[in-house]
Amino acid sequence: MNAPLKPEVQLRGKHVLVVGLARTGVATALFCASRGARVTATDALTRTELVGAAAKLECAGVALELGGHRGESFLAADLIVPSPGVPFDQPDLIAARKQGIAVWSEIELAWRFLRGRLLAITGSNGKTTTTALTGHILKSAGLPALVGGNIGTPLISLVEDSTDASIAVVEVSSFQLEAIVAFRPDVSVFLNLTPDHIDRHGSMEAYAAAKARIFENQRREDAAVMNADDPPSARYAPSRPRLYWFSRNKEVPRGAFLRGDDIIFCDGDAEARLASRADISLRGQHNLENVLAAATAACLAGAAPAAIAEGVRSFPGVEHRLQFVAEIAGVQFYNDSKATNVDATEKALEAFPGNVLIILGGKDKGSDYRPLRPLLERRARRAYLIGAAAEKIAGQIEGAVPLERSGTLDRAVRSAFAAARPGDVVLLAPACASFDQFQNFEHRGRAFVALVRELAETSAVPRVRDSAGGRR
Ligand code: UMA
Repeated sequence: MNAPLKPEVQLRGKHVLVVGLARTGVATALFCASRGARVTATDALTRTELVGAAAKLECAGVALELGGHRGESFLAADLIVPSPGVPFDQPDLIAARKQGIAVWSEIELAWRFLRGRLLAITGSNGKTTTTALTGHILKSAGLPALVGGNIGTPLISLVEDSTDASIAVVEVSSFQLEAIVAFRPDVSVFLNLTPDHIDRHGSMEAYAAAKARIFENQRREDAAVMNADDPPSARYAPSRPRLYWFSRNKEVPRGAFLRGDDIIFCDGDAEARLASRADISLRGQHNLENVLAAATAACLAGAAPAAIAEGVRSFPGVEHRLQFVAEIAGVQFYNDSKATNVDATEKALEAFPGNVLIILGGKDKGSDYRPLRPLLERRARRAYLIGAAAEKIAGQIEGAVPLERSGTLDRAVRSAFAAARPGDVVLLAPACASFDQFQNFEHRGRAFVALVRELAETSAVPRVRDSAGGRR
C-alpha cells in the first residue's frame, strides 16, 4: 500500500457548517474549530436535548443553531459537513449544492487530513465484524492499526493519532460514501450486497451505487477485495485497483479461499496458509466470509501468516453481532441486535441448526420480510414480534412459524423464555432498525442483555452460564 497524494484543504478562516450533532457532528465541529475554521453547528434537536454537546461546542467557540436548521446558514457556508444520519436530499443541502457549495461527508474531510494508510470496509452485512477483526489481526501482528468509522468512532477522531506508519481500518456506510469527492482507500473491501436502507436511498440501485463509490477514486497501485460468492456485489468489481477475491466455495487466483480446512492466500504464484477453520470461533457461514475478507485485507496490509492465524484465534467477537449472552436452564440467548435487515436475520438463523425462538421487529426500512419464510419454517419454533413493524411482518410471515405479538422487547424475552425448552436458542435478530423503541441498535442490544441477566437472576434454575464462560 502506498500513501496517496491528497488534494489540499485549508480550513483556517473558512466558514464550515456541521449538520447533526451526535457522535460525528460533535467530533467534526471540534476538529474544524481546532484547525482555525469558523464553525456553525446545527441540529434539529433543541438545546435541552443536546445539553452536553452544546456546552462542549460553545466552549470551543462553535456557534450553535439548534431546534431546526436555517436555510441561510447553508447558503453562507464554504463547506457543509452533514452527519451520516442526515438525508443527502435534505432540502437545505439540495439548495446549497445547487449554489455550488461543497457538501462533504465526514469521511471525506477526515481522509484529507489522515496520515498513513487507509483500509476501508463496506458491504450490507458483516462490515463491523470484518473491521473489528481486521484491526485485531493487525494489532496482534504488531502493526500500528487504528479502528473506526461507522463502527462507532468517527474517522475524524482518528486523525490526531494517525502517523505516516499507521493503518486506519475503517468501516464505511452507504450514507458516508454518498457524499465523498476524492476519498480514496489504499485497500477497499466490499463484502456483499443485499437490500438495506431503501427508505433512505430510494432504490436498490441507488443504494448499491453509493456503496460502489468506495472504488471511485482508487488507482492502479491500490487494492480492492471482493466476494466471489456474492454476484450482486461482484457486479461492481472495479477495473483500476488490483483486484483480490475471497471465496468459501472455490479457489481464486488472487485472494483468499478454503482448501479443505485451510485458509489459503494466493497472489499469483505465491501461496501461503493463513489459518485453519478450527481457528474460527465465530458462528455461521457469513462469519467465515468475514474471516476470509479480513485475512485478505490483513495480508495486503502486511501482516504475516502466523500473526493472522493468531489474530483469528484470539478474536473475541463483536458486541451485538451474534453475541452469546447467557445460558439459563439449558436455553441459550444470543444478541444479534445489529441484524437490522432481512439478510442479516437470515444469516443469524442459518448459524443455528434449529429450535430458535426469534425476536423480530422494530422500525421498518421498507423491507420485504417474505424471504425469511423458508428459514423460519426450517430453523425457528416461534417468532415474537415487537415494535412498529410487527403487523407488516406478521402479514408477510404468517403461517411459516407460530407468531406472538409481544409488542415490547421485555414481553418478548419473557414469553420466549417461558416457552423455551433445554437446547433451544432465544435469538434477537430483528431485521429492522431500532429507532421506534430505542435510541439505536446498541441500546436495543444492551436492553436485551439486561433483560436476559435479569431472567438469570430471578429464574429459580441451578445452572446459568454467562458470556464470560462462568457457571453460577
Ligand atoms: N439530524 C439533524 N437533521 C436531520 C437529521 C438528523 O439535525 O435532518 C441530527 C439528529 O437530531 C441527531 C444527529 O443528526 O442529533 C444524528 O446524526 P447521526 O445519525 O449521523 O448520528 P452519529 O452518532 O453521528 O452516528 C453516525 C452513524 N449513524 C448513521 O449512519 C445513522 C453511525 O452509524 C456511526 O457509527 C457514527 O456516525 C460514527 O461514524 C450507525 C448506523 O446505524 C451505527 N449506521 C448505519 C448502518 O450501519 O446500517 C449506516
